[in-house]
Amino acid sequence: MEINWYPGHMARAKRLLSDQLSRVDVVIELCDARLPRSSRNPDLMRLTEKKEKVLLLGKSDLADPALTKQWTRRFQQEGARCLALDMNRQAKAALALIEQAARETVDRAAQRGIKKTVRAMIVGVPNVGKSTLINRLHGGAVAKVGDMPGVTRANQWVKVTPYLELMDTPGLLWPRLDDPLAARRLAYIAAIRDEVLDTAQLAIQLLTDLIAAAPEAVQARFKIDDLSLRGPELLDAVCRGRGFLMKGGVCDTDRACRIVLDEFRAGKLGRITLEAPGEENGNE
Ligand SMILES: Nc1nc2c(ncn2[C@@H]2O[C@H](COP(=O)(O)OP(=O)(O)O)[C@@H](O)[C@H]2O)c(=O)[nH]1
Ligand SMILES: [Mg+2]
Repeated sequence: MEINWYPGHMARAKRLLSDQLSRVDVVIELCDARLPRSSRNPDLMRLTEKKEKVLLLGKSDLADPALTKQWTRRFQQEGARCLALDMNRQAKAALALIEQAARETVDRAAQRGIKKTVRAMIVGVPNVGKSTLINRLHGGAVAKVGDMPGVTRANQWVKVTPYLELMDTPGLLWPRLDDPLAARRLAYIAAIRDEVLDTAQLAIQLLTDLIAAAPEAVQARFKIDDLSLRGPELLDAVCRGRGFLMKGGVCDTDRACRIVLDEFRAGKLGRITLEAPGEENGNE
């Protein structure tokens, strides 16, 4: 499993991905609609220069619909074939875009009298929904789905339509650890494992970012009355608000941390997107 992204892991992931990419006609890049900038990886652009591409913004059911519209428009203006979707309900909508991306390859082969089967693969950072997309396109369970990043098997091809085959192992893209803001946001959506981070610090930062992005939702969900609080006091406020108190009225901050992260990830605060196109450095 690619977990900590030590240099060795990173080099192995890069080699594996270039090898996988060399065997496909179409690359389906999947990012998270709540983080359309940070959950992409600029390295992919370089690795896929000569490929036909599709860009999908997954988990759109968890993202702010207005911002999702802005992001898809922005990517389309940049020339991307782009679509935002809730993978559990709308995955098949991606087929039309994949077909578009493959058309030229298919037509060129047809001119030479060949009926071409297009091969595609899905790439993305951990936890964006790659396995879910494979399973939904295929119509049955193929790829392992779970919250843990990584899991690689021998490559096989899954027939999705009579002319389209999908690599059954998604391409694992390394998260952007060079950019601290992006890395932090990737941790919010569990694209980087909690174990390698200071959970309390992460929960405090998430709360702070959520107060900026959706103050009413934070107030309603975590029962924090004073939104000017910062640092560890935010966690104490969650403990008091939600009644996470131990013997003697001591705050159970571990529980508050878990709840803050889990409930944001599950969309319990409503549909929140943490970055907008245009603000290049996010909301800091
Ligand atoms: N709400 C929501 N959850 C999704 C969506 N796509 C995937 N998930 C969930 O996200 C988690 C990670 O998905 P998975 O396919 O394993 O991601 P992978 O690591 O990229 O292969 C799982 O719990 C999925 O059920 C989506 O569009 N909306
Ligand atoms: Mg997976």
